[in-house]
This record gives sequence, structure tokens and C-alpha cells, in this order.
Amino acid sequence: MKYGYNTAAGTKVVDYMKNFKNETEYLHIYKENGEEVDPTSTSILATGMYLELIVEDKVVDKATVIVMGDGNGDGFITALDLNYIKKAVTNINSLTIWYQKIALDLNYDEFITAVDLNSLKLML
Ligand SMILES: [Ca+2]
Ligand SMILES: [Ca+2]
Repeated sequence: MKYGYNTAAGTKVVDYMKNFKNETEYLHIYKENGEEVDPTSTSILATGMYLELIVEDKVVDKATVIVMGDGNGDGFITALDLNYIKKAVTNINSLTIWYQKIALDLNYDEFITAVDLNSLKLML
């Protein structure tokens, strides 16, 4: 599983999908629970959504969406995300899903610290 399609909170699915050169008929986007999302949807992108490139019924590529600062996967930056960081600062194991750690590591140093906490506060 890879990631790298980091994006800003508030991005709409339809705008996000325009970033990709792949023929849109081959590119599918799903919610964390596996439910497919209409690629022309104006709903908000959230951490944990994922993309699949499907050619001739085979998944040839897959990537997870990371919305920076969105640790709980609702697409918005709120006090809930702040709480995730607060817990992670004292106990890194409180983040149980790998992409939460990436979404909340706002300075990309691979650690969740007070620096990330302060950055997220500024995003609220
Ligand atoms: Ca959130
Ligand atoms: Ca960090």
C-alpha cells in the first residue's frame, strides 16, 4: 500500500480526481469502508479514502488518500483531530491506523509532536 496523494482539507472529490492523468474510466475512488464514490462528486475528500486503478478487471495500482490534519477521516480539521494529536504526543501507539500518523505529521518528520499540535491548532 502506498500513499503520496496528500491533499489539503476541504478538497472536493471531483477536483482531486482532476489531478490524475490516468483515464478516469480506469480510476476508481472509494470510502474507507469500500463504498465507491462518484468521481464527479462534490463531497469532501477524507483521510482513508483510497484510489484503485483498474484495467481489465485487475487492480494494477492502489493508493490511500491522506488529507493533512484529518486524523479521524471525516475530511475536516476539527477539535477531534486535535485530540488525536494530543493523545499521540504522549502515546504514539494511540494512533492505530498507519495513515493517521501520516495525516497528523504536519511537518513530515515522521513523529507526532507538539510541533504538529501547534500546526494543527493554526488550521482550526
Ligand atoms: Ca477530521
Ligand atoms: Ca511531526
